[in-house]
Amino acid sequence: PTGVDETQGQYGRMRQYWEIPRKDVRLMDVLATGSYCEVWRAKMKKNSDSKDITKVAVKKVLDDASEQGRKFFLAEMEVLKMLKTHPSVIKLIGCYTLNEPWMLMVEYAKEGTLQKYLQKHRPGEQEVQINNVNEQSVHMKTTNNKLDAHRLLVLAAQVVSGLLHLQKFKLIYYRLSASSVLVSKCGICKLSGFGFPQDVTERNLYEKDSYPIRWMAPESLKDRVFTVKSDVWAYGILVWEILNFGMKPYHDIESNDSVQDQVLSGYRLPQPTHCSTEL
Ligand code: ACK
Repeated sequence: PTGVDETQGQYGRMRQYWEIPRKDVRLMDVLATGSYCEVWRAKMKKNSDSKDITKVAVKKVLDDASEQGRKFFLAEMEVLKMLKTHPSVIKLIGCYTLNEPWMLMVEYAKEGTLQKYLQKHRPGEQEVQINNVNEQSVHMKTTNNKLDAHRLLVLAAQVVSGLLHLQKFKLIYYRLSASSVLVSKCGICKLSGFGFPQDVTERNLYEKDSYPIRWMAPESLKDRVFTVKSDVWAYGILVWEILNFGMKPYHDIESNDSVQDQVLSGYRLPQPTHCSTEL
């Protein structure tokens, strides 16, 4: 139970009860398929008696999802229920767990992942020059919806405010990157993807070889230990992704194994040419 949230109509007023009638949700098309669930774009009645419809994203458990996958789905649902509403964290609208397949309804982030958003709004090369963090001396003025220096810093700040919110709940994000952040229609960053139990050993067993190597701090690479501090490291990598308009970190190093070796021997991401030393 997360108390009262007056912003969500019928479903908002009794947040102890998150279940939404299945008939109120219409799945439209698949946005993505993961190992244990699909993400759908969907339409949902704002409440059972009204004709008002809202767009949502639905995470639906696959029929053949493993026990572990189901556990992760429930873990994400519990985390989202617990987190109070925050503008930089994806909002839970409701869930359907009375019958299978289980579903989780969250706010729809029209722009998709931050990585995709950054790539889409990348300005032309001659327009990019972030010389200084002071607003007067930022040299990156763009037109046509392209991202300018001020906007990039705002995106970075929005992610931080989401992370500070998570910290209040003692949550480690663990998988922070530009592709785990979503962007709303109004261009606001929303942290999403909380489908990992906080128990690191269990998570690691499941993850096997799919560690987020390029976002991992040296101590995590060495001992597979994740803390709030390693989240801060990942945040640094994410800021690099923002400043480089969604470029892959260490893009010139082909394999993750080599990235791991190089970071452990002291190699660090280079300062973007258009970015001031201060920043
Ligand atoms: O960049 P995308 O189209 O937007 O591809 C990813 C994909 O699913 C895997 O995360 C999309 N996605 C996930 N959650 C949402 C959401 N709440 N709103 C909109 N798109 C979403 C995401």
